[in-house]
Amino acid sequence: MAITEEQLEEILAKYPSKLQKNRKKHIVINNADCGAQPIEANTRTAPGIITNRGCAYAGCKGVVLGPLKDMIHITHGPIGCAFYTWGARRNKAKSDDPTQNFINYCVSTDMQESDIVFGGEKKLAKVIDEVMENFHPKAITVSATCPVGLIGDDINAVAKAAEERHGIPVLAFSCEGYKGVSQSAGHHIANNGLMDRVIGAGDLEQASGKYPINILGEYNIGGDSWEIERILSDIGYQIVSVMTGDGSYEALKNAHVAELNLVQCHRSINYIAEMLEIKYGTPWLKVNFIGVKGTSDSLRNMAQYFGDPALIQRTEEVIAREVARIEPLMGQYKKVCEGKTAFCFVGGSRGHHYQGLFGELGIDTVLAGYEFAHRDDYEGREVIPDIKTDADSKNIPELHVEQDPNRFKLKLSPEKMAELKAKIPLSYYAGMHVDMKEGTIMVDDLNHYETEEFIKLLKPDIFASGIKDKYVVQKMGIPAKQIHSYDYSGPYAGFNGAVNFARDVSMGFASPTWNFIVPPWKEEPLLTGTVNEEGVA
Ligand code: CFM
Repeated sequence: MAITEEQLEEILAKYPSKLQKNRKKHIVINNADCGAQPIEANTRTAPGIITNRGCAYAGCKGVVLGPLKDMIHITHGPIGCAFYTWGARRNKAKSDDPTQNFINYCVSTDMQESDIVFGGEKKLAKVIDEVMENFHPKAITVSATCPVGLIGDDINAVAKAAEERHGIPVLAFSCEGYKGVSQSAGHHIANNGLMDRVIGAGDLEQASGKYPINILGEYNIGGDSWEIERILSDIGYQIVSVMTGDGSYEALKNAHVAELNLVQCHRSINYIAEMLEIKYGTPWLKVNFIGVKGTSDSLRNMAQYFGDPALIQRTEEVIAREVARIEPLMGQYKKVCEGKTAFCFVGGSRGHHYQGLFGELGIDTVLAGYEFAHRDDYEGREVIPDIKTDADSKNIPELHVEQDPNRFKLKLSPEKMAELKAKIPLSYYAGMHVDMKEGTIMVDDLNHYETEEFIKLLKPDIFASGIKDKYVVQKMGIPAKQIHSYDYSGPYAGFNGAVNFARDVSMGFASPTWNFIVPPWKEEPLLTGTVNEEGVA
């Protein structure tokens, strides 16, 4: 079901006129006749709007750094910031050395009023000492929260002194929550820190196995990267590091030896992908391991990059085997899903990635968007030169990287690179819009008012989003599937993940619950009573 410009105007008409104009720029009805359709993104949410966005600290500590299992990640700030980046994202990790897997810990300086008044640097130094005494990690990160920046604690100086005291890297991240307009700023800050201090710090000059790759922007939510690794190892790839799902400081140090970098989540990690190409000459390939087609296409593109006939053949064998195995299962769920419609609104990648998997189940995505992505995630990387920098984006320092004099190696000749670029998404991401049908709608930073209005208008059969809007949607009688944390399920990536997703979505549709969601007072009065002859109840 499509939406018309008039219907859109009606929804926006409830806003004050300035806000109307603002929000209109963030909403696009896909129309091939219009040519390029610019969308505004990565700008401040209007105050008072109920947005689903997070903060820079969440993007830095919660998203990019947190999954690195052999480091202790210290939150310098009040306890709530630490608590809400502790485990709810379901980024899993396991380790051969359980003494070096700290994924279940939540370490914070727990700033109190007196720390805010008198400064928290001493407390931070003490926490680092305690961490060293109790855990002996290989490295530590310190992430700043809003008050740290406001009171001016110098976390860099504290980290530097701690490095000298303890002889291990202590990385400070100035990712105060208010920096930038969303968690996207925090991704960039974390990318810079990892590139500057961790990647390339190892001694390896060459990978030990065949077809060495890094997987960037894969965070092992609900076990996704374990499923991806299962497939890639079966084909014969050596996975040097995963950034950062079930990842480790130890592996990241030697990420420079890979021959190819895969980029799953472009939004959160394209900075490292680009810097690795400049510094070490390693190209990056956009992949999408969500959905059977997404996974198969990505595997084929990887095989083409290496160009080895044996690898190409093995890739086809694995795809054929896996598809034959899961097809009957998918077919069974497809019967339940066919003909349904979805809203797909997630942070910065999944709003696009899950559309393919929905499509494979016969579900049409009628509305999609990202909380905090940039224009290139909607329109493709070709718009990057046109993106205006504003005060908020200038706030995030760019890390200057150069060719490594010893380790830079062109992995492909310029001719081969040009030839491959014409066939596979090397150093390129086309954005969400190319996959969206005519008349569907893209909404950037969808808010709660618009969520309700678009649901009333388009009546989707399922809403794919997160915890912040899930219950509102369910109370409207629509099944909601969390695509951030996968509720309690997963993995959803790769071949097995596609089956899990199909099962969970089908369960959502098949559940009789939705028929019961009518407020009781609509059907019968909650209080009953009688009036007797004397007028006393
Ligand atoms: Fe990348 Fe992510 Fe996403 Fe993201 Fe996130 Fe996430 Fe996400 Mo939630 S890194 S942009 S900051 S794919 S936590 S694992 S699900 S909003 S769409």
